[in-house]
Amino acid sequence: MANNEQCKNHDNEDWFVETGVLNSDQCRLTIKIGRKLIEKQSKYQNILAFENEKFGRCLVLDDAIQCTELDECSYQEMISFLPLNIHPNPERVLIIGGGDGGVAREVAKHPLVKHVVQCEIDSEVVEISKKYLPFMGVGFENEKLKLFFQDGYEYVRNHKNEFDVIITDSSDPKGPATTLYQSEYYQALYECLRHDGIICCQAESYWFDLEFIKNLFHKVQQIFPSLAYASTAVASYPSGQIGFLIASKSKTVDFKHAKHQEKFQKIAEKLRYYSPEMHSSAFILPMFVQRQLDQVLNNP
Ligand code: SPM
Repeated sequence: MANNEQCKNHDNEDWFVETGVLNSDQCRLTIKIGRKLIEKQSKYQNILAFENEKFGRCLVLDDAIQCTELDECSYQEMISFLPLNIHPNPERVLIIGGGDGGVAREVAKHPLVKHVVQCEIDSEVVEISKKYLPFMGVGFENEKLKLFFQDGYEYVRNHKNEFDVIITDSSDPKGPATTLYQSEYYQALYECLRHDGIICCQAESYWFDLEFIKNLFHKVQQIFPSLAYASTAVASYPSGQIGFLIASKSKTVDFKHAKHQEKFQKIAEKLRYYSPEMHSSAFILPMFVQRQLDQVLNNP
């Protein structure tokens, strides 16, 4: 055993074992470490990058897989284009977290986006991504982007009425990301948004974390008049599924139908996962999930 999340099998091969999730008694994911690229402890977290034959290059923060070359598109494209194609005119976008660069890469592609500000707490994740994960690190090269190394909550608290869309691309609610799941943070997001602004936040898996998601819905509906959960499939996450909490300042928002289709068509061939059809289908949830979320929404 090298440490908690790395172990050897009977053939003496190194394997990564995910333990850094919310319900680590149930959730497990194992990926063979073909070649370790780097492992280091930053001021905020443990950062590991390695290669696997099937998944390609992988990024792990504090024992939890963040992204792999194989399937990162399903997360980065959906967390970006769902809110950007719900908002009527998403010119100014704020990304909180997202240190690998994948969300910045996607957001900057959108034809209506003019300015992107990103606030990431850990500069070492950015440096590692640029060096070892250039398919995502390339996101930091876009001239629409201004990058700050700062605590996301602090940034949001100090900026009022500035953004059309705010994306919170955080790791799980442990360690440096904990504050990004608290009521005070959602209140600050509300105030940081312009008229009709929209937030889209990493919101865990309905298979393992439904109580957590219900609790999040309960908090956010005290602040935003409209909210929904959208789902995507990520093969390298322990349940293979993750979702996003999307909330709008507008009372009459149509979450399910993608706007801007004509302009968006120009970038469609650069995408691997998102389409207007995937957009609509993300809001169709299994009955047991929909019932439970409706129950929260109907009892504010
Ligand atoms: N830019 C991609 C970063 C990914 N951020 C989300 C990572 C979530 C990892 N854990 C998923 C397990 C669900 N409990």
